[in-house]
Order: sequence, then structure tokens, then C-alpha cells
Amino acid sequence: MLREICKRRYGRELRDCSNQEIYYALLEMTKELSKKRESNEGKKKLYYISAEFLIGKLLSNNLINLGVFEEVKKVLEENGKSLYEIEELEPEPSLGNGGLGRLAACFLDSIAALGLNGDGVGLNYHLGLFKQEFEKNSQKEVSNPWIENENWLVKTDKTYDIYFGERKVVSRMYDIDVPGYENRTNKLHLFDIESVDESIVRPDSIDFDKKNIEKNLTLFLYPDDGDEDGRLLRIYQQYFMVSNAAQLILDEARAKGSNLHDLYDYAVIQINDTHPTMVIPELIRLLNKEGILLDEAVEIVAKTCAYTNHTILAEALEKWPIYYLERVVPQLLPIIRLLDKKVKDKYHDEAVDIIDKNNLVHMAHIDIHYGTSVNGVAYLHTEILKNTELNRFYQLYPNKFNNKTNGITFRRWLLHCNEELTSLIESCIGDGFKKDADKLEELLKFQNDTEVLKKLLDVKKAKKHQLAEFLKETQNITIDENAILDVQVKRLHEYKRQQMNALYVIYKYLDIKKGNKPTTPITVLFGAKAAPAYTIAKDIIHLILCLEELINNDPEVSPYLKVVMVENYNVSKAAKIIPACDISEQISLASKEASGTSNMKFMLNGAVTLGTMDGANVEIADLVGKENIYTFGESSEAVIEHYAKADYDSTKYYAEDDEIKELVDFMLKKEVLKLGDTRKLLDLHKEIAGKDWFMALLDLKDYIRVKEIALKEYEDRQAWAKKMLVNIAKAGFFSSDRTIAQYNEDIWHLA
Ligand code: 26V
Repeated sequence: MLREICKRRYGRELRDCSNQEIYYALLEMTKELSKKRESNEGKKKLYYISAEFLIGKLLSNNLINLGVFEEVKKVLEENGKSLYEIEELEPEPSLGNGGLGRLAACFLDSIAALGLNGDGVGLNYHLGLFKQEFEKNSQKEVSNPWIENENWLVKTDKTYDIYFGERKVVSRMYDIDVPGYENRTNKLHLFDIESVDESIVRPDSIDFDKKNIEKNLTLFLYPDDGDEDGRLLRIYQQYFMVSNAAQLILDEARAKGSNLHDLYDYAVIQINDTHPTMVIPELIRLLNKEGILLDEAVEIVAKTCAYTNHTILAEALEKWPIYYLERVVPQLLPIIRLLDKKVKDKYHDEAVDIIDKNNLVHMAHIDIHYGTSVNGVAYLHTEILKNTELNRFYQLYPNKFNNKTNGITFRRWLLHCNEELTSLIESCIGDGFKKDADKLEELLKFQNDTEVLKKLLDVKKAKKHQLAEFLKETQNITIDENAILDVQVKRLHEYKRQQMNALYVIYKYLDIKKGNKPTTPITVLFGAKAAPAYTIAKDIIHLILCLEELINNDPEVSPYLKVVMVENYNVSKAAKIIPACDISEQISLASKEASGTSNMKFMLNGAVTLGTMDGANVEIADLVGKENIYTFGESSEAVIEHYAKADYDSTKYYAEDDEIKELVDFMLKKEVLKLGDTRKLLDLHKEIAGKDWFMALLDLKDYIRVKEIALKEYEDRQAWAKKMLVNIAKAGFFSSDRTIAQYNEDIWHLA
């Protein structure tokens, strides 16, 4: 088929086509193949509404799911072409920010793999999240156009009128096929407006006129909300997303015979964090317009919606001033006020009000009162929601609360990103694990098989080699393939404590300077974008980049220690970095990381976790046992108590411990100041020594102690390989197929 497409498109044989031409031919072929697949059908459908879908590149994944990957790879090879080189030409959509968006993408893959009838609904951001560049050891944001003339989007003829008060825009729906692994196909519906204009973005920046809704509505994911116009734009985007979703849902339900009084028999809506919350009042409004009385409409919608919470950070829980909503979506205000009145009349408890006394609308409160289910994303996270953050709600609705520990799709995070490991596993236990991840446990039989353990180490080495080549080509960075690769890749946030890892780097640098040379060299690799308005996060990136320059150019230290910050960390870079990693850094302040999902990807690829007892790390530790994970730091209970008593004082840790003081003060040494911006380094120093809201200094010494143990134990290669094997064998629980089966069983009830 590929040959014919090339002939028809270019009048040439496959072997005579350029990689770019072949990429477009493959795109056409893959879209054609998935169009031919049957789509999922059924009376009831799941609508997974999310502001983010971090889908990554799609070519290889879709080829795998359509069952033609090996065949295509072979045909290309026979014609002197490499699928891997062709894949590099695919632009990567950046329709997500971090874990929440990548989770949504893994979920779509699993929903289709399980043959469930469920589509994603989101927005078609033309420039996605910003692209990160480094300049003068600092992050710079530029725009990231990803939609070429030929792309994965399929334009549909579905359009809707969307009203912002009197102002009307007309939307259009674009679809991306989601082929299930050896199964039927679902869709990701991305809504857009035709009048969007990328040229309003000022060159070499992410600045644009925030008032011009017709031109800017679907330009960026999370446009800067530093001013009022930016915040209003977020509301415009959210309402645009959910009004489209609501109209689509009602259309599809009606087409299948619903009289709308029975909507919940035809649709279930999963609200991914609070960004899509306005779907609740919007659906109530639309049902009411169809003649259903308001009280009944509220009941119907409450039976249709379910909410997932992804964070306990107060600043990430959305609360919108009521006058913002009044300005953008006045038609929702009567409904929101009604929902609030019902709550106030019934409960007489300010803590659970929708509209608080400062006239802020608590979006999560709408979801909890007017939905069937509230779930957290890892065991510990759900417990914290029930016992502290959302305790008042838990008392009102104990049966609504449930846990769904996150998962990842093994198609992308094992089969695609690590073919070498996949074949090794297959040679040991057959290919049953590809459909049933729990079968990975059969690997435990090989714990003491020296030959298998050696092969496992060889795979790791091969993946380090590939990563080294990639970093050389793309960022001109040289890493030592024989070094221990220690990796922390995730959004930059103080609670994730990249700053604590940077302090470890300083510790190691000074230790090597004192003459304590590690047996095996160490490479500490970071990848992280900081939100453009989050100054401290950007200052942490600055520190890391300064350390990178200092250490890598120090001939005394660089043979033993290297620091690498990967530019513009994204899904395809993750797929290259994760399989090469030895030590997976999961070092958030306990209680703050809802789950984490990279921790699961690393373990599946044979890295050993160094982490706090937070999020899904707790479940990883339970599964692999304490000899196969390195944990440190204060417990979530202890941390929650520090906050409650307000008794953590970083100045004490800083001033009263000379070792800590030396590490923190290092960022103000002249050799560092010479490479960086004095103001930024001073600000960061002040923040850590004087405030340290996320308590990096609290756990710093324990972190250093345990990291040193891990590095030492790495030297016993056989024992380390055994840890790797146990981690892989126990990773089956973290397949998103398991997570999705649980959502379906407990919440969605699809046939
Ligand atoms: C909140 C906000 C607030 C305003 C600015 C933009 C913005 C963007 C995202 C969010 C919600 C963040 C929630 C989130 O990403 N949570 C992550 O979800 C992962 C999937 O469940 C989980 O593994 C991570 O632990 C959690 O941090």
C-alpha cells in the first residue's frame, strides 16, 4: 500500500522518495487504515473532557495499534529507509502541560484498546504550550506551531454556534482517530474556530493581543493569566470547550433515541480536573432550553458527570471571581446561582459553598456536589482528599469518593520506546504481556538467571548509547555512556524539588573537589519547563544551567560528574530518555505529588526509584519491596502536620547546619555568579534559605545519604540488575488498561 501511495503522490518508487515525502505517504496510509477500522459503538458513550491531551507523535504508535508496525519497518528497510529517521520529521503537538495531559492521552489509548465506546473532547490549540529555548542560561518561551498542511486532524462538517453573552462565534470540530491496540477505533474531538490568526503572536515570543477573542481563542494552551485579560481568555476557552462538548453530547444522545430525560443512559462525562467544570451548568441550561424543568435538569446532569481531582495544591484549585463569569458567560450565572442556593439551603456550611463570601466560584465544589463520583489518582492522594483537603465533602458524600491509581499505556512506554527490552521480555515469557500486563510477573522466575540479568544490563547500555547519540546531534551535549544516568524529568515546580536535586549536585561537586572520586561517573539529567510567570521555577532552571556550565567545564570534576538540562522536554524526548535511565528521581515533598506517572514509565523500563513516600511511589514501594527502591524523607503525615502547626523554619536548617549552609551558599560563589544573573541567584538563595515553602532543606540530608547508598549499590551490577528485573516484573499494575477497566467498572458502566 505504501508503495502505491508513493507512486500516486510522487510518481516515484518508495526508494527514490525523500524521508519527508515518505512521512506524508505514511500519514495518509495510517489515516486510511484507521478509517477502515470499525468504530466503537453502543448505547452509552464516555466523553472524556480535558483541556489537555498530550498525545505526542502518533505515527509509530498508530502503526503498532493497527498491527502493521513490523511490516512497515521492514518494507522501509528493504528500500533503504529508516522508520526512526522518518519519525523524527513528525511535528510534535504540544497539547498538554504535564502529567494530567499525558494521562488523558494514555487513557484514550487504553479506552480504545479495551474496545470501550469513549471519545476525548478538547481544543485544537494551534500553538499548544510554548516551546522552551535556553538563552544565557535561562528559559525563553517561543511559540510552537505544529499543524502542517498535512496532519492527523480530520476536518468534520460539525459546527456549533457558541455564545459569550451576545457575542457569537462558530466552532468547527476536528477529529483525530484513536485506533485501539488490535481493536476498534475511537476519536479525539478537538474544537476550533476558523478565524484564529497565528500572525497576531509577536515574533520570537508568546505575546499577543489577549482581547481579540476571534483571533486568539485557540492559539495557546494556558495563555498567560498574569493579567485580567489573560484570565478572562482562560474562561472563554473553557466555556468554548464545554459548550461544544455539551452540544455534541446532546446531539449524539438524541440521534440514538434519548428523550434527554434519560441522558445518563446514553452518556457519561469524565471531567478531567476543574477546567471542564462549566459543562455542568451548560448542560443544565441546554436541557432547560429543551423544556426540561430546572430541578430535573440538575438531577439528570448530576447522574451523568464524574470528576477527577489531580492536585491538592490550593493555588491550582480553580476559583473564578463571579464577575468574570458574568462578563464572559452571563447565561450560566442564573444556573450557577441556583446550584449555589441549593447547597446553601441544604448544608449551611460555608466550607462547601459554591460561591464564597468573597464572590469566588469554587469550580471543584460544583463538580463534587453535582456529580456521581469524585476520584483521586493514587491511593495516598485519595486518602489525603478524604481525610484533609476535601474532608467536609467526604462527610457529606462518602460513597462518591473513590481511588483510581493512574497508569500508563505499555504500547507507547514499552513496546514503542524500548523494542530491545520488549524482545528480551518476549524471549523470556512469550508475548502474553502485550495484552495482559500482569503477565510481566512471570519475569520473577529469572531473578537469579545470570544470563538474563546480563542481557538486561546490555539493553540498558544500548539505550544509553542511543540517547547519547541523540543528545549529541540535537543539543551538542556529550554524555558518558558508561556513567550512571540519574534522571529527573517533569514540570518544574518547587514541590517537585528540582532545587533539592541541584543542591545534591553541588554536594557531589564539592565532594569530588575534596578528592572523593566516584567509582563510576554520574550524569544528572534534568528536563523541565517552567510556567512563564513562575519566577522561582525559572530561577531554579537558571541555577541548574549555571551548574551545568560550571561543572561540565571543570576538568577536575567533569570526568566524574556531568549535569545535563535537556531543552524543551516533551513526549518524544521522554521516550528516548526514560529507557536509558538508571535512577528515577521522584523526590516531591510527601503529600504534594498526587500520583506521578513518569515514576511508572521509569520502573517499567528498568530504572530503580529514588523517592519520597508520595503519590504512586507508595504503591511502587509496596509492590517491589524495600530492597528494590530507595526511599527517604519525612512522611506525608509529618509534612501535613508541619503545615498545620506552621512549625517548619528553613532559616533554622540553613543557619544551624554548616553542611547545609555551605551547599545553599554555593549558588552565590563568585564562580557561579560569573556564569549567571546575580539577581536571579540572590532571589533563589533568599527563597530557599528564608522560606523554602516546599521544605527542600527538611529532607536534604536524608536525600544525600540515600542517594549515596544507591550509587554505591549500583556497583554490584548483578544485584542491581536483579532490582531492575523486579521493577519491570511488578510494573504490570501500572498499565492504564487496568486503570481504565476500574473506571469502567466503578464509574462509567459501559457495555
Ligand atoms: C492547574 C492549573 C492552574 C492554573 C494554571 C494552569 C494549570 C494547569 C494545570 C493545572 C492542574 C494541574 C494538575 C496536574 O497536572 N496534576 C498532575 O496530574 C497527574 C495525573 O493525574 C499526576 O500524576 C501528577 O501527580 C499531578 O501533579
